[in-house]
Amino acid sequence: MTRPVDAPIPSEPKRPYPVVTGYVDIVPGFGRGSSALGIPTANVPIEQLPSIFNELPTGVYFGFAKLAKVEQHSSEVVETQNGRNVECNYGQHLEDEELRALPVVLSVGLNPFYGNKFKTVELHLIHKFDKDFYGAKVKFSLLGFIRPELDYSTKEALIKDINTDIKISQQVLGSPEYSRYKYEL
Ligand code: ADP
Ligand code: RBF
Ligand code: MG
Repeated sequence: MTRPVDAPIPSEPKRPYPVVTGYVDIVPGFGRGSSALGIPTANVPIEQLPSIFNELPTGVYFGFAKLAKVEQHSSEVVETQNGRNVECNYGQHLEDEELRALPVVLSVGLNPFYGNKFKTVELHLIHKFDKDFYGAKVKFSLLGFIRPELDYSTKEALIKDINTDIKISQQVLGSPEYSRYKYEL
């Protein structure tokens, strides 16, 4: 499962990890995660994150994430920057077990495969949800780094690498030295 670009993962989190955020908004991105790759990613505004995110090297990270509903709102359809309509339901359909800490694999980067201009932070929660949860909040930790961001010649190669990232994250986060950090959110 290891690839030449993979960073060695220590037996427990090492400085600067854990990096822990506060609750931040889940906002629409470019709409490619689910539709183009089959791998949805909850995008979060980098401005709401601790300033260390501006300095972190681009790449793939793992940790835990905890979702929260935003109660006082009812669902609304919002138009995104690139003209898509998404249902912003503030997480009202999330079930109790989905509000606990879940394993997460994150992309911090410029997505060279798509040529983004700004650094984006996107979380793929390793859990199958029945519905989207735009407008909900998420608090998360980074516990380690897997690999730098890469450019790919095909979409399939990117998908294959993301699936390997998911497997690595699941394995590491299942170990006692890492899984105890789920209680620190
Ligand atoms: P966008 O470009 O708007 O982020 P995506 O196709 O990446 O579009 O889909 C992201 C949305 O999918 C998230 O905001 C969330 O509401 C939903 N979603 C469903 N399942 C997951 C998951 N396992 N991890 C992250 N987001 C998910
Ligand atoms: N995009 C890239 O261009 N290069 C990458 O190496 C890359 N790695 C990713 C790893 C993970 C675990 C995830 C969730 C996403 C990754 N992406 C990468 C971002 C991907 O292009 C992005 O999620 C989609 O464009 C949807 O926004
Ligand atoms: Mg996304």
